[in-house]
Amino acid sequence: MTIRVGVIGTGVIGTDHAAKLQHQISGSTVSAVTDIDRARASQVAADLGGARVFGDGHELIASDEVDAVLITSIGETHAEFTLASLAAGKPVMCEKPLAPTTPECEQILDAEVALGRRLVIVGFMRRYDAGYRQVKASLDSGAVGDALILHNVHRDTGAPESFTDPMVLTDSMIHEIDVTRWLLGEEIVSVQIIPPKRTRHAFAHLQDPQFAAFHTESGILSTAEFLANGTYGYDVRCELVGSDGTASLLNPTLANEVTGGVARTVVPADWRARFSGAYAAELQAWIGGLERGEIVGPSAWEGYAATRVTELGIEAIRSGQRVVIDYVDKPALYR
Ligand code: NAD
Ligand code: ISE
Repeated sequence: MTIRVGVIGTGVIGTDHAAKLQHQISGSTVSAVTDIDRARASQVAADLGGARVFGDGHELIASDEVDAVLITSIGETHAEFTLASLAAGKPVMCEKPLAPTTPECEQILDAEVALGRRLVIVGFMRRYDAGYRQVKASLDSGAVGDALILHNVHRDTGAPESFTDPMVLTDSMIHEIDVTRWLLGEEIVSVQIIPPKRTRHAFAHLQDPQFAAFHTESGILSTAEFLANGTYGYDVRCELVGSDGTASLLNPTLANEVTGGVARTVVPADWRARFSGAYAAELQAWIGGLERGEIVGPSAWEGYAATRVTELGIEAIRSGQRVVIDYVDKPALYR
């Protein structure tokens, strides 16, 4: 059985995911695409070898030619298309964030609970990265003892001028928030934002770098340093400090160059190169699950919980205070 996927939003990651679904993932084909930039959607459809181009996301979701929906449009559109997919009874993978605000996420939780079965997964792909999985395995096996501190670093090579302080949380640090929750297996209960000195490459309107401190239920401290205009190469790090040892990501190298008596390590240029394997693994897990009639991937609850932390993180930027985080009750569907 081949799962026919419809892709809403053919920007950078939509194009990347669509190519993987069409050429690399076993069991899927891309049958439909749409984007408010119709020319871009048509180009992607042609590159894929003839996917159908729809006028908007709702027409695509309703189509008989679409078995499952992939939402890779901008964050503000995610709730609308996720809710429409649930109303149509179709499985949907929504890129992060599930939605930028918790009222929207709660609407999605309510709709899925009313349906009585899970259909939504969220694109938290770091859970599929081999390095992060190894760090988690070190913790789960007991090798490093009790988790005490998680240090996270996330340096982008450049952001568009439209990037804002709230987006540092909703678009970028949301990965560290999800890693913290997933790796440690605990909810985050507080957030504090401690802005460092700005880089000379920062936009006038953006606090760059930004720094956050999260505490989990049992008191583990998770820190996140984020740099939007890093300029020197994509750099993601994670070190778990335990009572009996540490476990860290090794920054994957693309090549090791030796010239003139000097060895140079070539690092990934951006997230596409760094997490290519993780994107493929998350898409394969999703499609493989659908083939078996299962929904495999981070749930709408995981999407809600991460957005709750980003929302109160934005409040913490404004107040400069440590903000305590509360959540709605977790529905039985997600326990
Ligand atoms: P992008 O700007 O390159 O692409 C977004 C696309 O959505 C654009 O082509 C835009 O025209 C389209 N769009 C906007 N409104 C639409 C609508 N109503 N209907 C259909 N299309 C619409 O952005 P991107 O970098 O590809 O990011 C897209 C989403 O994926 C964001 O939510 C982002 O946070 C997420 N993302 C996730 C990762 C990851 O590592 N998991 C990486 C990059 C982006
Ligand atoms: C982007 O949207 C992503 O999700 C990338 O993984 C992240 O590194 C980047 O900061 C975001 O803007």
